[in-house]
This record gives sequence, C-alpha cells and structure tokens, in this order.
Amino acid sequence: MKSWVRWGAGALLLSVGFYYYRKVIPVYRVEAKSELVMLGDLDGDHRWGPGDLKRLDAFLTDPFAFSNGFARRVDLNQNGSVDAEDLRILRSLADQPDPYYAEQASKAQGIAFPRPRELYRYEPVGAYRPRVRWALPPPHPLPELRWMDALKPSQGRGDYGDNLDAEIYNEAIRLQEAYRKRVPSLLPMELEHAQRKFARCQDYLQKGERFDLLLELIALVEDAETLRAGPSDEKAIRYLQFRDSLRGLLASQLFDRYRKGEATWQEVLQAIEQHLKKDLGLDYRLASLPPPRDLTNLGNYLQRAEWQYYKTSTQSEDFHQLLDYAQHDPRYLRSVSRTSRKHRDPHVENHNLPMVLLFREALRIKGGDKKRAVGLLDEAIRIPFAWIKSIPRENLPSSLALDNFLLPGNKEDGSDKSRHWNVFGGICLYKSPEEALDLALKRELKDLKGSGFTVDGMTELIRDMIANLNGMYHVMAIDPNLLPKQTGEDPSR
Ligand SMILES: [Ca+2]
Ligand SMILES: [Ca+2]
Ligand SMILES: [Ca+2]
Repeated sequence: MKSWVRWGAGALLLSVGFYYYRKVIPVYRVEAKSELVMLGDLDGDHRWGPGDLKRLDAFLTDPFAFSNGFARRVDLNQNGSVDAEDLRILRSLADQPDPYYAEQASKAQGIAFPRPRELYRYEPVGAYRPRVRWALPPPHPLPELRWMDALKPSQGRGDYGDNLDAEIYNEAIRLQEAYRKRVPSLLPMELEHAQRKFARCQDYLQKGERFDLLLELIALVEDAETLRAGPSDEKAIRYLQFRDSLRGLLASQLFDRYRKGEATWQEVLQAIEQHLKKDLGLDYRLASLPPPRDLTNLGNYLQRAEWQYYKTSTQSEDFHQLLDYAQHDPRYLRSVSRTSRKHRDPHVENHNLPMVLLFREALRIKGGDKKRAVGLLDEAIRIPFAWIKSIPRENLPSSLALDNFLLPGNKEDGSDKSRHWNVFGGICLYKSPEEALDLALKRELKDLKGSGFTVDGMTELIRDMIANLNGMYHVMAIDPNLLPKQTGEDPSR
C-alpha cells in the first residue's frame, strides 16, 4: 500500500476514534460548574470533630461576621435557616464522626437524622449563594431593644407571610448585633437618628405592616453596618437635613397654594433658597443661576482621564457579580420590590434602599474603592435588559420600569432617579460635595426652565434634588472600613 494511503487511513481511524471518545466519555462533554460541600465541616479538614465545634461557637457568638458560605455550611438540615436541629446534628457528628453510627444513635432515640449522603450538597461555582436565615434566639439580647421580643422566626407554615416573618426576625437579630457593636461609639446625632427609626419600626409592627417593617430594619442594618458620621462628615448630615427640608416643602401649605395657582414659582424658589441658607449656610439666587454645560452623564463632569481610568478597570466579571447579586439576593429583591403607582412616591423613597444595597455590593466587588464602585454602578445602570422587551407589556406589573427590571426604579421615574443618586454621589468623590450640589442645582433649574416653570417641572426639580442628595449623603458617609470583614470563607478553597 502506498504510504499516503496508509497515512490517510490512519488519520481517518484517529478521527473516528476521537469522535466516539468525545461521544462516549461524558466527562468531556459536560463542564462541571459545581462543587461538593461537606456540611458541618467548618474548619475545612474534611472530617467532623471538635475543631468544627470550636468554629461553631465562634459563629454563634458573632454570626454576621461570617461569610454566606460559612453560614450555609452550618445549615445541616438544609432548610434555609440556622436552627436548633442544625446544632444538634453537628454536635452528634463531632461526637461520633462516622455518620452511619451517628444516624443509628439518633434513630435509637427516635430522632430523625440525615442520611450520610444528605450531609453533602452541590453548590454552583461562581453563582451567588444567598445567606441562610438566623432562627436561633438572639446571641446578645439588648434591654433597649426589648420591643423586638415580639418578633419570631418562621412558624413552619412556609407561606408568604411566614417567609416574611422569618426574614424580619433574621434582620432584627442582625440589627441587634450591628447596633451592639456600634452603640458605644455613636455620636448623639447618630443615636437620635437611630431612635427615630426604631420608633418607626415599632409603629409598623403595631400596625402589622410587615413588608415596611422589614425594609425599615434592612435600612437600619445598613446604617449600623456601613455608615459613619464623624465630625468631618458634618457636611453629609447637613445634606440630609436639606433633603428633609425639601420633602417638607413638597408637603407644605406654600406648595399646596402653588399647586392651586395661589402662589408663584418665584415664591417656591425663594423657599428653597431659605432652606439652602438655613441648612447649609449657602447664598443662592436660583432664578438667575447660569445653566451648566450640557451634561447628561457622569463622564462629562469629570476629568476625562481619571474617569476613563476607572471605567476601564470595570471588568465583565464585575458586572456578572453585580447582576448575580441583584437577581438573587433576598434583601435586595425585597427592597427593589417597593414600587408604587404613579405619583404615589412623592418623597422618592422607592429607589433609595436598593441603591444603598447596590452601592455596598459594588464597593465589595471593587475592594472598598468608592470611585471604582461609582464607575461600576454607572455602567451597570445603563445595561438594558433586552429580555424585558420580549415580555408583552400587558403582562408586566405596571409599576416596574421596563428598561431596568431588577434595578431600582418605578414607572414614574424609570431608572432616572437611581442614575441621579449615583452620578451626584460620584461627583462628591471626583470633585467635591460643594461642586456636586452646585451642579445639581444648576442642572435641575435648567430642567425647570425647560418645562416652562410648570407645577410638574417644579415637583420634578424637588424630587430630583432629593434623589441627588440621597446619593451624595450616602456616598460620603459610607465607610469601607466598617464593612464586616466576613471571615470564615471555606478554608479548603
Ligand atoms: Ca472539620
Ligand atoms: Ca437549618
Ligand atoms: Ca431633572
């Protein structure tokens, strides 16, 4: 046989062999995207023992300082919460590391125990893993928060209300833990702020408004875990005062008369000027403010090079992490679900808590760098969710923004207010809080002029300013050093 024929036959045989090899051996056809987790192995030595109990004790003393992954490994009965049965199972295993014997010992006493195989779980690699809920008594009950004793973990019904209660309980315990750590160093101003919010929680509790109670508790946890108003941050607090004055203005008699045509737009602008003077010590003549440059996004406000640098540092991996969080984190999903019908959110509250949570996650992804976090959010808020457009409009809840289904916003504002929040927060960092405020006022006044000084235009000016101030305050006051270090990642990784 000629040598080229032999070569040809050989090559044919090889490719046929390779084809069947790929077909028959499944490991090359399916990419593994999950890992096997040994539940209860808290010290990562691949067995159950006293070392795990030591880690468990540390966790039970300070649970929210541990990562989501760690808390999930404590959930030995896999019911989504850390409860008394989990502790009993882990203590049996530490006592008797052979799961077959541990199972037998429990069965002999008539107590159900997981089958050995059930002590392992596959977890998807790289996907967001929601935290399991806390369902044990408070680790450190605080006398001043005794009103929280009325809250209880899940009663096991598993319906909507029961899940809500379980989340409220978890959040209340998390708040007690965060408050306990912060309270010795809180400034009088911060304490007063916390007391006001506690009173609001008690009010919701009394009225049975549990969804609002949950959101108020999440907001308080975020305050306690992430914000610090030191003497140098007095500016941030003053911005918050100005925001509250604007909210008050919308509900004032003056604004009511203005709506009815009994007061002029000049009088409303004068009222804003008075608040600027009283809250911030600033003299403004708003009606004669010059327009800003034609600015529609953050990039236009900043030195190109610096902004570009932070933009290019945003990797697609960062987006994936942020979106994964926005699509799966239970606290975020609850907070972004506070939407309302048109004109029912005059104080622009719907978008604020989701932005607070998103900013924290962006900060985590970007290693605590605020400028990078603003850059990441600025990009992410612009991502259009193409698949939303494929759902018939009449099938979508009317209060959801079509362009950013899972990002903060409602039909009234779209994602516009969320973008405002981030842009002006960013300008405080890239430039200064003073310049951010000045630019915000100029921009909103330009919009007001564009509207022909209508009541709607004036309402939007005030609402946009509220969103701007929320972002400025939060971006200034958040302290990356306060964020829990989240120890206890799987040590075997
Ligand atoms: Ca172990
Ligand atoms: Ca459990
Ligand atoms: Ca505007």
